[in-house]
Amino acid sequence: MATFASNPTAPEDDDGYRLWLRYEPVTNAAIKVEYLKYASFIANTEKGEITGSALKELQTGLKQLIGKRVPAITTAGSRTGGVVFSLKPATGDSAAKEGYQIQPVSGNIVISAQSERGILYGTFALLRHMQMQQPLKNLRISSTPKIRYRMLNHWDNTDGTIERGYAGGSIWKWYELPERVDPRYEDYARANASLGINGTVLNNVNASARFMSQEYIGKVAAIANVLRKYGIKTYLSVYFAAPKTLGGLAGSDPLDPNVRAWWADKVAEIYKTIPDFGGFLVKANSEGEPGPQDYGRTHADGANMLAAALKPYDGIVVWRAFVYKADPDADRFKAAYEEFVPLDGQFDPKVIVQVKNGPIDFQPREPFSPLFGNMPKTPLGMEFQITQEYLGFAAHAVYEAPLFKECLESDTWVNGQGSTVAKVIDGSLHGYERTLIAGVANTGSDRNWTGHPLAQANWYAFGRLAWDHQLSAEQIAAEWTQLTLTRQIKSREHIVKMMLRSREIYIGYNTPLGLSRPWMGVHFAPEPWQSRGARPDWTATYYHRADSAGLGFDRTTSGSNALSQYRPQVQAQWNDPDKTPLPYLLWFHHVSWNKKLGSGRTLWDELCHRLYSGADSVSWMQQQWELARNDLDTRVYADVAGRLKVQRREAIWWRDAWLLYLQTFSRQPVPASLTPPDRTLEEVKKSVNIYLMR
Ligand code: GCV
Repeated sequence: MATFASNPTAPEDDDGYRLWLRYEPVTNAAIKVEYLKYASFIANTEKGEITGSALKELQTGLKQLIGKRVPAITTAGSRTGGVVFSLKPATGDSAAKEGYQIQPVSGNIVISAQSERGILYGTFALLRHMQMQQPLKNLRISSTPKIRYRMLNHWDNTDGTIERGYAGGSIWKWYELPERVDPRYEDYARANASLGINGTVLNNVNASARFMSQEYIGKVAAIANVLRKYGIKTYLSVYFAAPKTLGGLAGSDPLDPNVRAWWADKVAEIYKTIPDFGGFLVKANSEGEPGPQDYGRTHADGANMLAAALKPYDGIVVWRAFVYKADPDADRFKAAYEEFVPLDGQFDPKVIVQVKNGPIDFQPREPFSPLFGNMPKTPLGMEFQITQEYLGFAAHAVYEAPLFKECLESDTWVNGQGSTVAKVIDGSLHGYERTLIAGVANTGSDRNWTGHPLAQANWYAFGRLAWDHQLSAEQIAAEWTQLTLTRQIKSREHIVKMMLRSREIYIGYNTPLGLSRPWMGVHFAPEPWQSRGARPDWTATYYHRADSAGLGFDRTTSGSNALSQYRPQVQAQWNDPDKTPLPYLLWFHHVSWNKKLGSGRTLWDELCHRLYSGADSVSWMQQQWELARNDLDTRVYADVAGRLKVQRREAIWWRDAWLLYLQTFSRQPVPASLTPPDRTLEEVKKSVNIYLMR
């Protein structure tokens, strides 16, 4: 299929390709009559590529929504009954320039903005409104993004695989670029633009130097040519040692003039081919990747060297703070703070430091990273993971907006109460000029883009929150469900209810009470017993610290004291085991098995109850899905129903693995109200080993 605009799939046989841009015919007769009143023309005075995309999208959308091909004209003049694009002189800051207003004016619907991008975003907003069959009368939308750089990060490799990708291979076909440009790139751009995403890093942060070669720059340019039409800038992850491995220099020391000249030339070469190139994303001195520390230099030295090379251009450097050393006595929780906070104030203004939401690694629930708020002189960007590395791959339904919101709304207290993480990254707390939010993409070559049909909602939610972090998880779920799955209210309610509870259910059977599981291996199967690895913090036992006395990682003053990296008010929430909210308990405390918790149960009993209730609740999710069945496309229904069965089976697997393993320490029976697992620990281990076998 070329594009979903030119060849839409039939509604009764939806393969998920069209995502939330289905433009199903309007069924409300009165609404359709109203829409037709504004369908005499689309006036677009601009000749730009981006407004051209907006025009094309609106024509496609209206054709499908109301069955009319609406002609394009250049100026409305005194005509009424159409949609008018109105580009105004730019006055505001970069984010304001991307905002838009939509309102009825003198018999037309006017989309006004200060940039072509604004017109495009306004057009998608209007189409969203119409897909939801909302009236146009009294329509007044005014919206401005709160964050300037809203990006996807792809962890896609040159060989077509995706690190932590669960929806097929990469959509980027390096072997056939630049000559053949897959039409799918345009649909990818449309989907992102519909959410306001304005940047994409095409390749894995564990980067190949190949992307800096002339050959690959040409391939990247071919993709950039498509994305540009939708207001999306193209970025690349860089391999820090490229001057040596690709350029043949003796080393890649960021203070070496030859190395600096190599990067300056390389950047000039890139901009010659891709004039609006976005810049670089860098993973350095992390998990074996090269970096400035290989030459005794700091992260700031490395980032500033690239910033200097980018100086003549608009591009930026996004430098990741995901670092941790192989120190058996250290707490990985503290590593990023320890390395980065002392560098505050030393970064070039073109650098943004990109921080994962939590201090460890995209766990189902983490406390917010203590870096947020603690680098007031350095713009800090947010890195969320949309792909479900620790959230059940493409088999488990986990709606991530509550996870994103939980982090964004956390209070750092750095400038008193209300200093939320959201205010750090949107720049309002420390006045950053450059603000950024990035999501590690969950897209792949699967026909429906994300493998699990419900995982599309995570891409959608990331994009919507990147634009406006004040939207609620519920509002976004309701919107997505209506656009993507069904307009029927009752069924929508069942699905939204299920989505909103899905993360807590997953945590229940996967990492209850603040357990985490960033151990090595496939990140798929339960392996809480894994105690040997290349380094201590690549084992499971390092994190949960189960022993005969209890469970959990003591991060108070009697332990690693990681809590000291937070403000006193935050410490006060978490430093007393009797007051720590149960979802965070084992993140900060080693708790004895028989300790009575706030719930009235002992730790052991509470753990068992949560593991069981999590696994059992997957059946509740299945019921909700079943209740919506009649209003769902048959293919999508069956796909999700099948995946929910897998989820149910694997939820019990996780439950049994944790329970039987931890029981060897607690030495206590499963509470009488619960039916004990019908297998032994050895049997569970065997079933896991199958996934580790070659
Ligand atoms: C891209 C985790 C993942 C890695 C990933 C890394 C990172 O460790 O398991 O696959 O590498 O995070 O974010 O750099």
